[in-house]
Amino acid sequence: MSRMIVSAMKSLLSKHAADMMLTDAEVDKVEAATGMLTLKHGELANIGMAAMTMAHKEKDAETVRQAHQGQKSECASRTLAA
Ligand SMILES: [Cu+2]
Repeated sequence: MSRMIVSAMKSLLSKHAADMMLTDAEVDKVEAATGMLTLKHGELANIGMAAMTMAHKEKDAETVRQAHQGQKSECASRTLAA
């Protein structure tokens, strides 16, 4: 299970303390050589991100090795307190 963390510094949407949101995601593409995972994820309203397919650099090599196309995952976004 991979979890992508999308952070937005000093989010315009939230002037409160840090908050976190989870949405369902699915692995669309795995690039083992570069550690890039492409995920289709649902809406992340707390950072104003619509549902989309996006690539991100996965830090954990084991997660990349185990990831495969079509795998169910989840995507977390958090806003950081100013
Ligand atoms: Cu996105």
